[in-house]
Amino acid sequence: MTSRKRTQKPDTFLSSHAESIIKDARNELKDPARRLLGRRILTLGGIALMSGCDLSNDKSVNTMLRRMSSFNDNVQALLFNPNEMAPTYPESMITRPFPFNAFYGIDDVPEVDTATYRLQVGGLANGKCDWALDELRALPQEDQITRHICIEGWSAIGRWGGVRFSNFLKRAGVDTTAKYLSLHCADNYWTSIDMPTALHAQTLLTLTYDGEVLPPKYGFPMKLRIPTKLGYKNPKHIVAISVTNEYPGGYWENQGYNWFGGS
Ligand SMILES: Nc1nc2c(c(=O)[nH]1)N[C@H]1C(S)=C(S)[C@@H](COP(=O)(O)O)O[C@H]1N2
Ligand SMILES: [Mo]
Repeated sequence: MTSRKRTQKPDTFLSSHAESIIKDARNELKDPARRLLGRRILTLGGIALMSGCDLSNDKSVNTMLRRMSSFNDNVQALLFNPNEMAPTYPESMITRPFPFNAFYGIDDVPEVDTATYRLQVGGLANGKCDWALDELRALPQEDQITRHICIEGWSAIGRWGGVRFSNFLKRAGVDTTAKYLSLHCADNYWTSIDMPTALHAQTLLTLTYDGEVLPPKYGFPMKLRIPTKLGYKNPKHIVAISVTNEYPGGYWENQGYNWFGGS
């Protein structure tokens, strides 16, 4: 059996790449791992066995990730720990070129005008509610190299830079006891997240990709990067944020993708 062979040769097979995949898969695997198989599943061989995928190449890794991403919201919400950190990666592991994905083709990517752009904050908030791009660029910036996992069956590592979302929310006077934030985009896409996810230390209002101004295809003027969530929870071209206690749903969520969508 191939998986047993692998666990006998951890030093040759568990390259840093494989290890990083295990870390990501561990987030996705918590529920079945705990409920069905205990912690022994958290080895490359165990993941390969459980998902029925041979993890020897990118294609099978992606198939595995897709199979691991369909847990129900209640279980995921129970397991979510707002202090847990998503894995980060060295620059050498960045996926080039980084994939583009949206509910439409690349020719229909929206063009947002820098000069007139304003990010609006509404609902349960009492601070600055109208932000120009220069004002966002003037806030303290940080960088992350993390893995983006799309439910459609691919994952890729990228580098994003921008404002820590919790810092932005503080300045916008957001009521952090509210339940949800809904995020509305220039292409009419929208998604929503819970407050602990919004305040997570790795949730970043990104303005750059790989050191350059975020290009239109990756979400100019901004993409909310949430490395603890699946791709569809990472909205691009955000124009308005609304803070609310009413469940806001989302573009894919309303079509059956689970709302929690992450670790
Ligand atoms: N505004 C907007 N944001 C979006 C989407 C979209 O269609 N519109 N697609 C989501 C999905 S499913 C994925 S996988 C990622 C893709 O981001 P990328 O193009 O930077 O790889 O964007 C997410 N955010
Ligand atoms: Mo996605």
